[in-house]
Amino acid sequence: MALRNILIHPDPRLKKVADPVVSVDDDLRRLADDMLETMYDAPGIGLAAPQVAVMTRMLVMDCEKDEGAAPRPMVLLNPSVVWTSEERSVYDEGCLSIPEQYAEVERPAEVEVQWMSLDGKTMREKFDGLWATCVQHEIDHLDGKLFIDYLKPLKRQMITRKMQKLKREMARS
Ligand code: K1U
Ligand code: ZN
Repeated sequence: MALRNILIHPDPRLKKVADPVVSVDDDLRRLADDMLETMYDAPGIGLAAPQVAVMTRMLVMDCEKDEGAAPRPMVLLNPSVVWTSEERSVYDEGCLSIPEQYAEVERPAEVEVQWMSLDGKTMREKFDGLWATCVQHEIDHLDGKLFIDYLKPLKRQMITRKMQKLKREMARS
């Protein structure tokens, strides 16, 4: 397993629609392991393949953050939202590609998602709470969408400028 480099916004790869997974091979299984290791190391509760510069429809997540609870690492291939609740919830979202910036985003409170597992099975599950927020945030990454795209243009521009400055500083050191 290896840590992968996480792309920082703005980056054109974070704005692209990722390609569907057509088959599961050793490279894809290695990518899933690396993404989980990278997510736990960050630390984060989710990560989508485009964030590590791989334009494939794969995401990993583990929102089980209760002290003492067993980890629940999940790997979702070609995920799609098949149902959303009328009820909506607001969460102060962050993003590993937009470090140290948080903003409230409103999304459906519950979603049902279908995906393919690493062993090729079709899976379907309802998510609520932080799991629902996270899976929608990660599926957005697969469609080239960031949480800041839900914000007013001025706030989005302010965050983007901060990230441009951060990237210039990172390039110098
Ligand atoms: O996709 C990403 O960039 C990961 C992101 C996922 C996410 C966070 C909050 C709402 C929706 C989606 C993160 O994991 S940011 C880091 C974070 O939220 C966190 C880190 C450590 C402990 C708990 C949360
Ligand atoms: Zn993100």
